[in-house]
Amino acid sequence: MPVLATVQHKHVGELKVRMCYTSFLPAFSLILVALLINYTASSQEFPTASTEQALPLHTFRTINIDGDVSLDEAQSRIHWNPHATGYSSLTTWSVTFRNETEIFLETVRGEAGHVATGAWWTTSFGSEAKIPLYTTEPIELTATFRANIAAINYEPDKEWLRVALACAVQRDDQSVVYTEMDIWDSPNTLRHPTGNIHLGGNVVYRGYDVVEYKIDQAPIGKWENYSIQLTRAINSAWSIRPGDLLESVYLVVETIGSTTVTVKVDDLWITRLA
Ligand SMILES: [Ca+2]
Repeated sequence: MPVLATVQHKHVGELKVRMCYTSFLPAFSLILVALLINYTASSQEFPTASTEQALPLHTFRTINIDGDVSLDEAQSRIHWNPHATGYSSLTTWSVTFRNETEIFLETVRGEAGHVATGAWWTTSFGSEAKIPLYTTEPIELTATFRANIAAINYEPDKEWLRVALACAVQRDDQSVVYTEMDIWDSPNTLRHPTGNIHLGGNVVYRGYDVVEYKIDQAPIGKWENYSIQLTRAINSAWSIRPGDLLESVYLVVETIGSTTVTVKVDDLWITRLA
């Protein structure tokens, strides 16, 4: 027990020195000094040793597959689950996978919808299961990715155009809520009355199942890197509660009106601190 021995020698040595200078003190003071020195030595040495032994090993674990689009086009299409919702055949959209994911969208006036691609528990999460967000141990999920908004055009009016990283959480009543982190918004999007951007806040929109935060207004034609604390964003939007399950994390382009958009994405990795 080398540490303990050092503590004891230090204790005796300090006590002798203190006794030389404090010989005039009443006996009860000497006892007090001895107790204090003993307490100091104990509190300095013992917790140090036990803290080193008790430190938990934090490791980051990646929970999704093919975030770097390194698989072939057909495999990446399975893992990235590209799809569109809301558009008619008048709208053109595509998502391609050639070492990076590229979303193309050309919409017409009067149409509203979105194109999404990313990680779903069905094909992209390594566990092939939804991720519990409320556990006895603290859970921290981070999404990192890089994106390049190569082109983005819209007809200014009552347009609604945004590019975001979004995630879906299933609650214990089977309802699904969405938390979105916008990296680009058209001007009308930022004027939504449920948001607080005009007050200097970071909420773009707050609807019945969506909370949307502003995290960037990305430059056009330039790769930008992002790192998002997913669990913190979800908790801020919805207050994580027992039964909450993460079911997807994806890039989305949402539109109302006439738009043309090209967005490239790569290195979408979702990591879990456990
Ligand atoms: Ca890549």
